Amino acid sequence: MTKSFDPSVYLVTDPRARHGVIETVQAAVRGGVTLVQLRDKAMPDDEFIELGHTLQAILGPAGIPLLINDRIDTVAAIGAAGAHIGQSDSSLAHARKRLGTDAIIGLSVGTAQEYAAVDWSLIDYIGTGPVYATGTKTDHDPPIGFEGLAMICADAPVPVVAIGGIKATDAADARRSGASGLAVVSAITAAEDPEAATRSIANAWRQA
Ligand code: TZP
Ligand code: MG
Repeated sequence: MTKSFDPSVYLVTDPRARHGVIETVQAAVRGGVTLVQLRDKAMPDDEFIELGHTLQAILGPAGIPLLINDRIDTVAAIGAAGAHIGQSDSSLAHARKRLGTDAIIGLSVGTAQEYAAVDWSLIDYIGTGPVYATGTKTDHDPPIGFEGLAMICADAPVPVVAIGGIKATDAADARRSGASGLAVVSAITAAEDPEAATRSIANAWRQA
C-alpha cells in the first residue's frame, strides 16, 4: 500500500525515557521528528490510552503521525494513525481488518525467514534490524549490519526503516543502504537534550 508519510526521523518511545515519555515527545517535535511510535509493553491499557491521548494531542496539530506498538484495540480510542506490529504480536491480517486501509501499519522484520513470510499487501513499511546489537531490546535477533539492511532494502516493496543502535552518525550508511528512515529509541529517549538529539538526527538524515 502506498501512503504518504515520512519515516525519516522515527522516534520509538521508551517508558525509561530520561525526561519521561511526554516531555521527550514534545522535545522531539521541536527537534524535527517525523513519526512517533508509542511503545510500552507493560503499562495497563487504561493508562496506555491516556498517555496515547496526550501524545496524539501533541502530535496531531504538528501533523506528525502517532503509531501504536502492538495494542491494535487502543488505536481508535487514541485516534492514532496506525500501528506497529512485532513478529510476536497480534496478527497482521487482524490488524489491517480492524484498522482499515487508511491506517499506517508497520511490521518488524529481523531475519530472512521473517522477510520471506511477509504479506506485503497488508503493510506500509517495515522496521528492520537490529542493525547493531542494542541493550534497549534484550530479546532481539542477531544484528544484521548495514549489509543485511541493504539486502532487505534492495528487495522490499515498501519503505524500510533501520532500527537497533542507530545514531545520527549512521545516517549516511543507512541512506546508502537504501533505508527510508532512522528509527531510534535511546538516541533520543536517553539523551540529556532530546530536542538537540532529534535535531542532529534530522540534520544528519537531510545531509546524508
Ligand atoms: N526493535 C529492534 S531493535 C529495537 C527495537 C524496538 C530497540 C532499538 O533501540 P535503540 O535504543 O535505538 O537501540
Ligand atoms: Mg510489538
